Amino acid sequence: MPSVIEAQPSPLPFDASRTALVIIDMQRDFLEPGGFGESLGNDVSLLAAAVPPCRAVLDAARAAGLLVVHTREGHCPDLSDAPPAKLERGEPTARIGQPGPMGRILIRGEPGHDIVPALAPRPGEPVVDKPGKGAFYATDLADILAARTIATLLVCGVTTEVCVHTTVREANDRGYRCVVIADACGSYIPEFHEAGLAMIKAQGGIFGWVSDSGSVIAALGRHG
Ligand code: C5J
Repeated sequence: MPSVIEAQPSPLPFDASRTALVIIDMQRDFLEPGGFGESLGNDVSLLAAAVPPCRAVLDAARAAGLLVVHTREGHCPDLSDAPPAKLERGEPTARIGQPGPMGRILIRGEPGHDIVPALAPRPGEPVVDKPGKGAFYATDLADILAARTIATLLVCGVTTEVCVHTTVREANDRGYRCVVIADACGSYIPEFHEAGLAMIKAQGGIFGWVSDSGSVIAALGRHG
């Protein structure tokens, strides 16, 4: 039975059986010192505030029986899936593939590539490894969602204006209704977080809807 999520620019009816929670890149490489985020000169502590709301939404989504999808940005150890234009950025000693305190930076299988323990995937929850910013590019996310006839995505994670935004734009073009959970997203640049959210819901929701963890959890509790 459809329920309604309080959101901007308008409330959004959704069918829980056709809704997925997509948690973007809540990895040690972005959230902890010594990883990719810090290598680019960012204050990674700014992302910590997104973890408890993410966890609360994750618990509610699991309890409601939603499909939960986790994504991780990262590259093969031989860097064959990393374009030179991406590899060339940042300080030469702290680029993708270089050794760091959490292993090679942004490389699959290294400790820094792991999702933070508070949001660890459960067995059976798809984990989508992506080489790009968007979760649809060069992944099987579209097939995973199609297999469950998913129509609505609840999206959270980091960073708001980079991988969350790119994924929402990709999903919007593919016909999904996307609800971005504002307090469960984070950015190293607070004004970009705000601007990113504003862009999504502007112009009648040109990329989707913006809500918050409390409203999403309430809606998931009401469904049925
Ligand atoms: C970035 C991401 N910011 N997950 N990646 O490079 O947003």
